[in-house]
Amino acid sequence: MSILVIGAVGQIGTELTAALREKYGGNNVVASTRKTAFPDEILRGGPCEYFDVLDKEKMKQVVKRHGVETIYQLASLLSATGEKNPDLAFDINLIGLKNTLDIARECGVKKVFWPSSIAAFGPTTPRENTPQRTVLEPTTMYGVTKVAGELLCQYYFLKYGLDVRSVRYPGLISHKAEPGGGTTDYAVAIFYDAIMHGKYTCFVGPNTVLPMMYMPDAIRGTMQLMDAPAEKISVRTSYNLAAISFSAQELAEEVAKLVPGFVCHYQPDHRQKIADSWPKSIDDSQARKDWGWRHEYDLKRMCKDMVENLKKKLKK
Ligand code: AKB
Repeated sequence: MSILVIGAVGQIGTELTAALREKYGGNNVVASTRKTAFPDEILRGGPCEYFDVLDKEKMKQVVKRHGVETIYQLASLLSATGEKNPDLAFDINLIGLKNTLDIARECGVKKVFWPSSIAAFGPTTPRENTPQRTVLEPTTMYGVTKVAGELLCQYYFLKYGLDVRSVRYPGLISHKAEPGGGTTDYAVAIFYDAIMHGKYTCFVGPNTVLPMMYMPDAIRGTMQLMDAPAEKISVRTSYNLAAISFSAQELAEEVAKLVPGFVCHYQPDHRQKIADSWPKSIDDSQARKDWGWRHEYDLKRMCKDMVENLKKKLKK
């Protein structure tokens, strides 16, 4: 069995690659990235490849050479970076996905995972307890690629029988790889600045509430979805996936309990508008019913774990 993780150096990829190698053995999990250097841990842990998701031929060679049966296609530009470069976001997020799905079909790959996001929703979506099936009218290019990508995943399943699975991740919080260019990045940056400087200037207002999830839950949920029997998967676009929702101020208050003297200031910038277009909380009952999803970390437990681990990492 061979697994390919595309985007293995990103926020999700770094931890997912490690978890998959732990479960299936290092040599069975190929890590790939476009140009960022692999961290030592990934480089030493198993096979590594460099290719761009827009280079279909190179990707195909890698899939064939390693006899890949499962692909996790995580290469993506996030919401804020996507607004700076919408053309590149379209290409990487959508053409990259289409290339992956085509290669999967052509090379007999059995399963594909692709991440969608709460960014698939928009200002016209109900914001509280957002249903699985609802209005999808996002106003960012990132969101546009997520909606189109979800439909593409479903299309390849219906038309070609390709077993593509997906979740709509909320904002992800981790002490390992940092996020790059997302609207929910403040929920990670606050921990670094609290520990290093005792203060943080948050780029969304104190009352901004968004759905979030601690990375160990996200990794466990992703692997659980991919392990579920195909007949349990009733959603072939992308599953709503939720854990915790909190305001920026609630997060700051929790951090202050763990980092005495910490103060948070608020200076909303262009990302506020993106945050305001997304739901506050998500109804993920379909994922819970179909394949047994449940989160383990609440706000308090997540903050404690983040602060403990970051203090070690930052030697504080
Ligand atoms: C972002 O903020 O762009 C991402 C996401 C919610 O998909 N973290």
